[in-house]
Amino acid sequence: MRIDVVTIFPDYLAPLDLSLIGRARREGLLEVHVHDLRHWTHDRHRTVDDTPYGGGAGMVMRPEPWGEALDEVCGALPGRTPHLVVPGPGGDLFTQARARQMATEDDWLVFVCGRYEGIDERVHDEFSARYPLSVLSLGDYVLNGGEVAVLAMTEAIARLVPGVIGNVASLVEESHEDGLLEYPVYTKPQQWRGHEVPPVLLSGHHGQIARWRHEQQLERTAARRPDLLAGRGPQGD
Ligand code: 6GU
Repeated sequence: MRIDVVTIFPDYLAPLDLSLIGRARREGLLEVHVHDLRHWTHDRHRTVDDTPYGGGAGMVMRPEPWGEALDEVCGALPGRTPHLVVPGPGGDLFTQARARQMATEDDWLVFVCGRYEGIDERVHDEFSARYPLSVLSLGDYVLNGGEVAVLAMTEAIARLVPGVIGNVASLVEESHEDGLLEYPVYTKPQQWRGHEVPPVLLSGHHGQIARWRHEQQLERTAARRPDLLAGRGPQGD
C-alpha cells in the first residue's frame, strides 16, 4: 500500500518511521511519502491561508496550493487512482470496519491535512469529481488539524495490511473486530499485590475459558459501550 500525506507540518508525521509502521516501510509492505504543502506556494511568505469570505473567526486554507499539490501527488502514478482522505471532525466516523475496508480495497491513500478553520470547499468539489474522496472523523471532539488523525488512521489501516503484523490470530480477537470490546487478560505472577488471576483461566478447560471470556466481553461492552450492543439479541449474539 502507498500512503501520501500533504501537510504544513511534515514533522508531525515523524512517528510513521517507528515501530510496526516503520518496519513495514523498511520491508517494502508500505510506502509512505510526506509532502510539505508550502512546496506548492509561490510567494515570499509561502502563504497557505487567508480570511474567510463572508467573515467569521479564523483563517481558511487557500485553494491554489492545494490544487497544485494534489494535481502533482495524485498524478504521480499514471494508471493508478488514489483514494483521497480528508480528516476532519465533520466527516463520517472512522471505524474498525472502515479501516478494514480501506486496508483491503485501497492500494493508494492520499491524506489531505487541513488546519485553521478548514480548506476552501472548492478543493473538495474539484478533487471529489476526479477521485474517490472521503471526509473521515475520529470522533466527536476537535483536533487542531488532520495530522494526529492521519497517524491514528494510518496505524489502524496499515496493521490490517497482510504481512504488517506477524501474529494474524491477534488481529481476530481484538476490540471491535466482532463488535464487542476485548476480554481482560492476565499473565504471571498468579498473585500480585493481593490481586488474583480468575481461577477459570488456570483450570485448563478451554470451553469454560472461551465462555468466560465471551461473558466478560458482553459485560464490558454493556458497561462501557452499550451503543455497540444495540441490535443484538439478549445473549449478545
Ligand atoms: Cl479527523 N480532524 C480534526 N481536525 N479533528 C477531529 C478529527 C479529525 N476527528 C475528530 N476530531
